Amino acid sequence: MKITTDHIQSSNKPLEINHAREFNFLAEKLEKKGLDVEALIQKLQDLQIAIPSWALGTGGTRFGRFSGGGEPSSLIQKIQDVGILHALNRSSDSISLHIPWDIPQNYDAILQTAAEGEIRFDAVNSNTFQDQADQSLSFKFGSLANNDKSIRELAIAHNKEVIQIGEKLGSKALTVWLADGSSFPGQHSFRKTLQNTHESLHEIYQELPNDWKMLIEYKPYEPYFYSTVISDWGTSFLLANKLGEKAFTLVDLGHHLPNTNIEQIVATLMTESKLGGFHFNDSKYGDDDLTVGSIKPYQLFLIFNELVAGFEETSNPASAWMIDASHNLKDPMEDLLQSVEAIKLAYAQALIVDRKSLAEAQGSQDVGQGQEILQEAFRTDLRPLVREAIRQSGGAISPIQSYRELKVRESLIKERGKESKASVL
Ligand code: PSV
Ligand code: MN
Repeated sequence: MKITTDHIQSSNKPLEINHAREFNFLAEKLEKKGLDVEALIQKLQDLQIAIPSWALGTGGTRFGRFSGGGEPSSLIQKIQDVGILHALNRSSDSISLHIPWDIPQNYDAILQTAAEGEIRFDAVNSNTFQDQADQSLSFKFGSLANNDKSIRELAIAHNKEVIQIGEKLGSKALTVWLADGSSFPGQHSFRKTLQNTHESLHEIYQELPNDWKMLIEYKPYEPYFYSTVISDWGTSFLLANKLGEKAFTLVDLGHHLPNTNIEQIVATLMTESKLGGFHFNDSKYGDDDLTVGSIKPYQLFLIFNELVAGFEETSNPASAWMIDASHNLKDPMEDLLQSVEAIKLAYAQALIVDRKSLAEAQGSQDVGQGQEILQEAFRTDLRPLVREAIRQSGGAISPIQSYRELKVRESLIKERGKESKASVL
């Protein structure tokens, strides 16, 4: 299925009058506050969020998986699905591949499909948290951190291969999420595994093209339950600093213990210009991979508040934005549309924060006023602004409504079959 301009126009038609009324009302309000609405729209249009190749099918838990049908069973189909999302919201212009879950076979066909959907290739992700079918040595007790040199070499070679694949696709970053850790005290030496990890990453870093970044993700627990080698932002930051200027920390929102102040981590990393990327999702208990903004929208806003301020006031380079969620109840495509909308909304709220007054309130220790300023932005309903930004980019006023009206899932089931399952999930 391909979404055409006609599809978008016809599904926008019944919404146009009401949307215009809501947008004009909001635009007047924002302008009265001295905000430049056109500039806000431009910024919102510029924010593009990558879709991971593994989020297009129904996810599962360790207890089961309930597939919804019409899932993309090949990389080409996954790229086509991202093309559908991008046609609807004009905000997801790239796909992030996990290797070897999605090893490109026919590069010409893949690049052509991507070009047809106006899709680029975002960061490529290596995977040393599983053994592949024909693998000579096992990663069961670790990969880049393993005490066995030959196992480390295998993991290093895999990461180098991922870079080579990414180069053929036009990717500009390698994301390393290292699952290595231990499940029991005494299982391994903390110092040794950290040193091994640094040495392994250093070897991979040597292979990184000059215009690439290495994004180092951290996570406190899971799949191991006692310790993880790169467990927190501090360890990731330490490694990124040691490796060099092309290495950065990547923040995945679900990779924090409950109630961690993620916005403060963001601010700290940006102060040191070491924030390289984001994996968006939401969580109640752990790495729940829920729809962005579905549980803690105020936290999401506070994070964006730091991001906006950080990009204005520090020399932190542009970051890679990606959704890293899993959907076992909702249609994955609808879930992704909801996540992108939540991200844009939080960004819009952060953009309208009165930063001058906030700095004044902070300078005069006016605690109450600081809170007022942030909550004024958070409580302003900016949905019409986000919708207008998407509409002006040629997208749907309500991407989800259009997705449903255009019967996208039904068409995909017709094309691919009820039993079609996303590869590797
Ligand atoms: C690990 O939980 C993670 O967040 C990493 O980014 C992986 O690449 C991704 O999820 C998929 O397992
Ligand atoms: Mn992640």
